[in-house]
Amino acid sequence: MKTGNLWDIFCRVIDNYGDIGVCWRLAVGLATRGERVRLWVDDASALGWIAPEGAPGVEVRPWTQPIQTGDLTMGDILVEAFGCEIAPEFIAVYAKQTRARGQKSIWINLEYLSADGFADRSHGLPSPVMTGPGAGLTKHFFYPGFSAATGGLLREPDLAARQARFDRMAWLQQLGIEFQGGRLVSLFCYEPAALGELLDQLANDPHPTRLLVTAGRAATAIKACIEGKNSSQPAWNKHNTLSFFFLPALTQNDFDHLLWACDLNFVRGEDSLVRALWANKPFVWQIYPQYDDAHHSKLEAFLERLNAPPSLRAFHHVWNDVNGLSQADLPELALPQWQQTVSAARAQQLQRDDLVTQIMRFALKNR
Ligand code: TRH
Repeated sequence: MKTGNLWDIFCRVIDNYGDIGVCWRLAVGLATRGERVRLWVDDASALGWIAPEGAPGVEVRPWTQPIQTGDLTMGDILVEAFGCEIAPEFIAVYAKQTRARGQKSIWINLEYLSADGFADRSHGLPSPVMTGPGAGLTKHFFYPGFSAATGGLLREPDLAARQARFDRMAWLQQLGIEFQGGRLVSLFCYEPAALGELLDQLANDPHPTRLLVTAGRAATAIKACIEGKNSSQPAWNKHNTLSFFFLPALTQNDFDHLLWACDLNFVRGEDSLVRALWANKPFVWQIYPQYDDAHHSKLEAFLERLNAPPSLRAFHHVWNDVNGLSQADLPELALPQWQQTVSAARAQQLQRDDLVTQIMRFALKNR
């Protein structure tokens, strides 16, 4: 297959930022390797702060209803992110044009990241399309993941170099974050029931903590929590051992900087989990909750892959409200031990090919 292929990536934003965050990283990753990308998205608003300057080689197109195919020349590879169901009118034109060019279609179904065994078993499987405008074509499942049997994790080739150049104090200063030593902790979460317990723990710790709170749901949750505490137990943080900084919405690059700057990171969803691993700092993950608690087994699978010690597992169980554990059971932070765990897991993952390398190879193989 020639290089400089044109990829059409389809993304539907359900809620939060994970879907568009991952699709953007994939698009940029492909473009930096010489591919061309059209990213079709139904709501591009988050890109306004995730990547305000865009990226060379990536064209963001609105996913309208119906989609404007007009005199569009179809690309070489279709990516359907997270089962978003590519517009049928687009598939019809793609099927027609690839046939006319005597080309084989490449239609990749990019799935959510999971450490579960089903990702190993399902990665790469074909799924013949039986009905609709794509009948006769074959989709292939592509599972990101942590094992050698999966499609790997998103990781830019220049990540290590960027990390080595990072100047923590200059970055904090640039964001106007006052910092006189002590512990820096970032918070990117949904609404964990144990949030109040965490604040108590940090406020009662002899070491001062500065909590850097991300914009959106985490900030709303923290503000409500502080307000509640101030009225029910006014002395809860009387020495101001715990202080807060409310961050603006950061670019994806600055989100990395945040994780690199902190001594402990609370992350959520899937993309920030991977970034936390690359940051090589202790982290606590809030998994995206599913209505039937299916996320609990996914969390266990991840903790297993991480080879997490009992203290880290216990903290995750309370933070994710697993098995109805009481918030009062929030264990103590054990940062030196968690650091060893993260460093070992990161070193292991660095041995594997990154997701963009793998998806390009995958496309070539299925040509
Ligand atoms: O926002 P999320 O909770 O995304 C979720 C999950 O991915 C979930 O699985 C999915 O089903 C749901 O969305 C629809 O967390 P995640 O995955 O970490 O994505 C956040 C993205 O936002 C990530 O790319 C980092 C980026 N980000 C910034 O660029 N700047 C910021 O200031 C913040 C807080 C995040």
